Amino acid sequence: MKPVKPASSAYLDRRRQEVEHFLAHEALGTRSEYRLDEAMRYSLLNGGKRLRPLLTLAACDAVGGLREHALPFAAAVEMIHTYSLIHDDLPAMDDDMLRRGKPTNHVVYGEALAILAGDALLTEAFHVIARCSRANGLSGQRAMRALGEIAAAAGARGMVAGQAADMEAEHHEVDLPTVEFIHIRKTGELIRAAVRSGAIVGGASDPQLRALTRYADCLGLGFQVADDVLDVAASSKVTGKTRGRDQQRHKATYPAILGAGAARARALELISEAVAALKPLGSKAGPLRTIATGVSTRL
Ligand code: GRG
Repeated sequence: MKPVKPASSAYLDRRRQEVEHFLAHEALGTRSEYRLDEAMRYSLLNGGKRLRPLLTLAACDAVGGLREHALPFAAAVEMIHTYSLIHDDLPAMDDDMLRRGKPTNHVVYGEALAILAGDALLTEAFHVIARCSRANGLSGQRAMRALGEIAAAAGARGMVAGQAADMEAEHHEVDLPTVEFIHIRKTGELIRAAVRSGAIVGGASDPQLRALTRYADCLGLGFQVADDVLDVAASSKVTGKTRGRDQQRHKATYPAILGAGAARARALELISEAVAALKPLGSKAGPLRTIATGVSTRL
C-alpha cells in the first residue's frame, strides 16, 4: 500500500473546505426562518467525511476539468447522501437515535419534518445542479449526462433498490451474491455516480471514464465491506440502544457470511484494485489514490 502523500492530503483539506463553504452558502440558496430549512441544514452541515463530494472534485481534477463545474454536482451527491441517512435513521427503517454522535434528525425535529427534510434535500440536489450549471456555463449536454448518472444511481434501480433489498433480506438467510447486490446498490451506485459525474463534467475521454468507473466500483464495494468490518468491531462495544435496529437484526453483511478476517482481506483487495485502476491517469489521480488508501487505513 502506498503511503499517504502530503501533497494529496493538503489538496483534500482544501477541497473539503470548498465543499463545506458551498454546502453552507450556495447549495440551499438563501436562508429562511422556516424549521424545514433548519432541519435540512442540521443534517447537511453536521460534520460528515464528505467522501462523495471529494470524489467528484478529485475525478474532475484528474481529467483536467474546471472545479466550478464540478462543485454543484459534488454538493448534489452529498445532499442525496444526507437525505438517505435521515430517512435510514427513521423509526420505520433503522430507528437510530444517534448519527455522527449527535441526535438524529427525527429526534430533534420530529418524524414528519425529518421525512420532509429528506425529501427537500433530494429535490434541491437537482435544483442546485440546474441553477449553478446554467450560471457557470457548463455545456447543457455534459450537465444533463452527469445529472442522469446521479438520478439513476439514487433511484429505483440504485440506492433505493439497495435499501429495499436490504429490508427484504432482514427476513431471510442471505448468500454472498445477495449481499453484494445490496452493497453495490445501497452504497456503490452513489459513489460511482460521484466519480463519474465529476469526470463527465470535467470532459473525460472514454478510456479515462472507463478507468475511473473501475476505480469507483472497486472503491464503492470496498468502502461498504470496510464499513461492515468496522461495524462488527463497534457493535461489540456499543449497546443496541444507541446503535438502533440495524445492530439488533439479522444483517446482510460480508463479515456475517465470510467471517471478519476474510471480509477485511476482501476490503483490502478491493481497495488495491481501485488504486490499480487509476494507473492510466498518472499523477493527476494522486488525490483519488489517497482517498482509497484512506479507506483501508481505517481497517
Ligand atoms: C433511505 C433510500 C434510503 C437509502 C438509505 C445510505 C443508506 C441507504 C443507508 C445508511 C446506512 C448505511 C450503513 C449505508 C451504507 C453506506 C454508508 C457506509 C453510509 C455512511 O457513509 P459515510 O461513512 O458517512 O460516508 P458520513 O457520516 O461520513 O457522511
